[in-house]
Amino acid sequence: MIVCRSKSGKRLFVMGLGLSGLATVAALVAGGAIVIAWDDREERRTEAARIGATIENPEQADWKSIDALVLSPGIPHTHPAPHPAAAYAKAAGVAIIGDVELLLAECPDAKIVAITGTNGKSTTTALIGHIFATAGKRAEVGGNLGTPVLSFAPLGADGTYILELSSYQLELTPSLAPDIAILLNISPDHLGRHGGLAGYIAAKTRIFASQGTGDTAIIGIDDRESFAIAKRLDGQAPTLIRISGTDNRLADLRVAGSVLTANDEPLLDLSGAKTLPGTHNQQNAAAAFAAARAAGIPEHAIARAIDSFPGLAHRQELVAECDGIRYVNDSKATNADAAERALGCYQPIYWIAGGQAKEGGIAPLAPYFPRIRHAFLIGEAAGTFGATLDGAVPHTECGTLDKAVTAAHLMARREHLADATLLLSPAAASWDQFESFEQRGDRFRAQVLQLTAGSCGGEVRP
Ligand code: UMA
Repeated sequence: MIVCRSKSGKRLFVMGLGLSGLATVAALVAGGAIVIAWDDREERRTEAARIGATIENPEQADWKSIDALVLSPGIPHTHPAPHPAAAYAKAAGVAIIGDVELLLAECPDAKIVAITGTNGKSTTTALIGHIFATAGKRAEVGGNLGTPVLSFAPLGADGTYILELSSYQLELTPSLAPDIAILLNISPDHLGRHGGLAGYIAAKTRIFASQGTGDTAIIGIDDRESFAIAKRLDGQAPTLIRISGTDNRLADLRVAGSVLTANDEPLLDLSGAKTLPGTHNQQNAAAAFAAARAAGIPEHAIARAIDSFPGLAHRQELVAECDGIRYVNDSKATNADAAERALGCYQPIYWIAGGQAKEGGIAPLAPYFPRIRHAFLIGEAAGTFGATLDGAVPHTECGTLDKAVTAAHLMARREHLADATLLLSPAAASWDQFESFEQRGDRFRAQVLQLTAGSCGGEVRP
């Protein structure tokens, strides 16, 4: 755990006591700060009090006496309207920061690799962490990925923090100046929180704002907004590396076919990286390669680590390969946009979809319908998804995930088609039948392992 020694004797207000908020209270208390905290949920307040915070509603706090407000990243401070704690802090001239800002103050010598982007940042962060671990380099991996940064071990100049940063966190980290910064891509997201696309882009580009000579800026140029940002950064202080998941000749690192290539020199065949399918993952691999190389890791060590990356749970997670059928858990795909990426990677597909539908349903996925051999529909969305598929894709309304997995498994085994994939990529939220997408994916994985254990014997699993 980080101990916030530099805040000894200071008064800090911690608003929002989720994972990162509670880790913040612990790190500040350990460093000798006076911590005032609030969460709308009583059990969170009780937990914060237990670890040493004074509980006070922001409406009643004496804001003039507070040195800084540490805001949970999901709580708004500008758009659509500032949370009362943020409004009081602003009125009293109190700085509003996040937990990453506190980390930077305590461990100023550690190297920082920061990763942002609308999609792929968790995979890229985990992949860079895996490359560092494989190369024997000291590093801590987390941030938006899940591990709160203040629960990291303290690191000095020989260590690296590998941080997935959301647009929310970037806004709350004014001192951020990463040695290596990555922007993977930009598509409209969290627009309500940033007052529109321009605000979202402004938050994302903060990752490069304080970089200087000797630092590295890595930008995916496969979308218009990121391409424009790369153009603006060209010629400025950090070394700029443009990357592409396709054969884009304007990129310094691109993927020709499946081969990661720099200046026509082939570096690495990504077809061996089974856990990184699709052009979006090729771009993630290119970003990770560029970052690891900039951090001084030899190319052959990076290549080996990319090949052995175990992948992230619930994101096109290869659960089993059995009797020529691939079983893929993509439970994180809670909307059509996310499911599109997985559907573009496989053919023929036995597709399990449904849950609580998002606006637009699965109509935008029509170009991928020819890849789908049969759809197995679950949850509230089964009827509407079925209506969209009518006449284009044969489908069965299965009701529950358990029934869908069994039906898809039996059909795939019976038909025995070459290169078949049984894919859970629901294009819908899980909340109608599960607590979370993680629980949905865990259930899928457990059932697949059970089904294939019986029928597949000793066949190799990933
Ligand atoms: N709360 C209030 N009042 C409010 C709003 C919230 O009291 O008006 C309280 C809630 O009751 C809750 C707390 O504030 O107890 C916030 O909990 P949280 O789950 O939002 O925060 P953490 O558990 O600290 O999780 C945060 C990140 N969450 C968000 O940015 C929304 C996690 O990213 C991150 O993994 C974690 O810190 C560790 O660093 C999650 C996320 O959804 C994965 N990120 C967004 C995304 O990826 O799109 C940005």
